[in-house]
Amino acid sequence: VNYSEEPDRHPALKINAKQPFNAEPPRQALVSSYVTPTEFFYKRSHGPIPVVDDLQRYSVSFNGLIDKPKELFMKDIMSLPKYNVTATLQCAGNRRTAMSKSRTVRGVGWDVAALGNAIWGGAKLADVLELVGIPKLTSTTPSGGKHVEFVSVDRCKEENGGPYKASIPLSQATNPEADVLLAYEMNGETLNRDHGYPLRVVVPGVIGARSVKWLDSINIDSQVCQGFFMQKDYKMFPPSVNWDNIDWSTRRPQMDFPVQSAICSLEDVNVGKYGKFHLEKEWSAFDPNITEKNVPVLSLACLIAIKGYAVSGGGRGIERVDISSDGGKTWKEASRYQKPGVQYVTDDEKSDKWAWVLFEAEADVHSNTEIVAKAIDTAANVQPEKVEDVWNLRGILNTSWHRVQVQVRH
Ligand code: MTE
Ligand code: MO
Repeated sequence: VNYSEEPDRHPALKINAKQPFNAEPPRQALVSSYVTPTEFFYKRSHGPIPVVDDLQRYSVSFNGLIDKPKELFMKDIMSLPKYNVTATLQCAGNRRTAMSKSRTVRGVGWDVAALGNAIWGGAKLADVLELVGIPKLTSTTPSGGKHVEFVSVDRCKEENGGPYKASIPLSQATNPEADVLLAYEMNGETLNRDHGYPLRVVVPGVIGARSVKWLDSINIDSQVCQGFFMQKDYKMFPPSVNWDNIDWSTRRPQMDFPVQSAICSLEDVNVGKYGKFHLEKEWSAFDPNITEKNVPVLSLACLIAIKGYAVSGGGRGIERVDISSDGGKTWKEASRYQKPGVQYVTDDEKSDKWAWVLFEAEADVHSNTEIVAKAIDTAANVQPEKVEDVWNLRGILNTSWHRVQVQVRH
């Protein structure tokens, strides 16, 4: 396996695995903008980054249950109407490291930044499929339980040296409202090699694993993709299943992402040194003779800025984010700050359908404590309290309440 042609990456990325390359940005960087800069967008690969150098000859072939096999070139795909879809892509393994601390799991470790929010530009898959003779989804054209399989150019060991692949239902692929894209742009620029140049699939609302990069071919099939990542990975097992009793066939491939949130302005453990936090306003007014030097520990108040992200799958927006500064006993609602300057008129416009919301709150901390975030989506789904309740041997979908420790030192 040849890793000599890897692209350059931003030095601030935290590398979780070198070959294949897996990296995420520092927490703070992640929530400093609503649209994640491409260089800070997490990178998840299963093999060397492929080199596609002749765009004239690059094409996507269409096979399987279609009248006759077809081939589309970049110019054909770019001649279709271009859509810009703001969508958060999240790896199912986001927050795996924390799950592993509860009980060991298998897989690349990730902190809380294995996700990003980008503006993806490209053709709608529904338009592309129409071009090769597959009609759009309407109430009169049922898509009959078929599947659309995406096959990549890359090679990975899980597929015994074969390409990465995944599938989605034909009903989703042919539904223009599902916003599934064949994207050739990311954040207004040509897609870069790490993120799938020249063409990738973006399946909004679904775990990142189904958004196949470096697209090579599309197959219409009567069954779900039989590839490794659909059949022997990215399935959610109960905590009782281990590597000795696992039966992969008992579970469905994970598609939609559940509701998720994390605090990004703080690390797992934060030690607040006296003087680094503000004094509580009322308190300093109460006795102006007490200076920062002689304040008793218990009178210290630390106003801590809490910032983070919340996102749900399936096009469900975020209803609210609750913050606790006492380990989950009491809660207050955080406010959103995702699009400064934008005035939302109706509830529907509160967020981009497929995108995260960034939230902020302040916690008034007097002594050692745990700050917790939990999000509620528009279907009123709530994050589970304990990681143990969602623990699974592959360490996917850790959406448990996100907790960070704050220690106040004099
Ligand atoms: N597509 C190909 N061809 N090869 C891959 O290894 N990884 C998948 C998905 N698509 C992968 C792929 C996984 S698990 C995730 S989370 C996303 O791509 C990551 O996309 P990104 O690197 O653009 O963030
Ligand atoms: Mo992933």
